[in-house]
Amino acid sequence: MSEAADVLYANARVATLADGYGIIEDGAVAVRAGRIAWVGTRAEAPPAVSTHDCGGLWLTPGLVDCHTHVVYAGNRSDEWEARLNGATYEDIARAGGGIMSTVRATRAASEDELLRASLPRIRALLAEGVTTLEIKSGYGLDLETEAKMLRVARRVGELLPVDVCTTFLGAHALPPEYAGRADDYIDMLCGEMLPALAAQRLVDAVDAFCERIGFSHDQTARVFDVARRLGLPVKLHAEQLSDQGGAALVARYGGLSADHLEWLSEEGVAAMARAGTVAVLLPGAYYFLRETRMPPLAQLRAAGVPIAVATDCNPGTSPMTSLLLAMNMACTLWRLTPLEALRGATVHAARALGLSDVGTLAPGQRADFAFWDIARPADLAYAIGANPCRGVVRAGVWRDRVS
Ligand code: DI6
Ligand code: FE
Repeated sequence: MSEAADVLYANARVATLADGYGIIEDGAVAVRAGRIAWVGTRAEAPPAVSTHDCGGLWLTPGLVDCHTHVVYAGNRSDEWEARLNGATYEDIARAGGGIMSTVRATRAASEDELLRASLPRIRALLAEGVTTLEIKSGYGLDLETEAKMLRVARRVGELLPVDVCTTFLGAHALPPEYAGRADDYIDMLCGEMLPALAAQRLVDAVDAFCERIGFSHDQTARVFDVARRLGLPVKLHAEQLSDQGGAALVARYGGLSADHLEWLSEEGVAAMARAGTVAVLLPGAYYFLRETRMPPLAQLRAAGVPIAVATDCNPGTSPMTSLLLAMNMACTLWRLTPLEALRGATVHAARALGLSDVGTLAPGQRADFAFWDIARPADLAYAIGANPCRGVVRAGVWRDRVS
């Protein structure tokens, strides 16, 4: 290193996650101009303008939540309570509930109200060391409201110390105005909505819900064709409730990720491995829906598919604002190892967003890291309901725990 670093974070126990946990006892990280300049043992540390004593805390890459629907208005605990009192999902849907109740509330909210409703959830994620966050649209289902959701997502990244990646999920559900005319809705989405939102630079990636109760394989392919023409990467809610061949479809488009995957087939696994598509596992939805079919972990491992873990934070199937809890659930419910869970919320989650400069601690990476009061890295997935995060450095700037 030719010039002195800006800050040396010293006296830390470092898990770089560059290879396995990548543990460096008595470690230090040097930061210059918002990037990591150097990582190693304190004894070999380069000169720095100032030194921050980490007091022996553990230091990991900032966490990456790569699948959320965290921007929405309203609340669906009433439906959840009704279901626990015996109502069926169909009763609720017939009464205008389910996704449509969130669509109505999100359409009715002003942009400021939508932001205000979403911030507490996002603050909760950030308080646990999240420094990169994906946010999907998909509760607007018309141009105006999808744009409003994506603008709110962009504003979150300006207001809070977090990098936000936006995802357009217009093909999430069929809006009531298009009842019985799903192909017409997809025509409008492909011809008007997605091109307009892309022109406003509101879209970093494109997603769809490929499912019997969502959109078909062919309708999803039409959305992906437009994304490709616009130069936008794709990802997919695939094989959550049934096998629709969605993972192979998104892999064919060189997709960043296929998400959920409880019903993933062997052909799907092979297609993902060939394309380098990340498997994003969402144990919160599996838990909340009391699902029993597990994603095919052994096959994913054997094929070398990178595995990520995310919250899927949404009001219907995963009202969860804790990525650490998602990691715990992935281990307890599906037998991920604590190392897989941590790599799933850092390195592999970054890859699922197409980001190569976050998710590990290495020279040249963004200086995004979190400090933890833990005995060893496995504690991040082990503890339930604890928050051992003691602070975050994001883009080289220290912040205390967000609360
Ligand atoms: N899969 C899900 O589990 C959520 N969306 C999706 O595509 C459900 C979203 C909701 O119920 O609000
Ligand atoms: Fe989702």
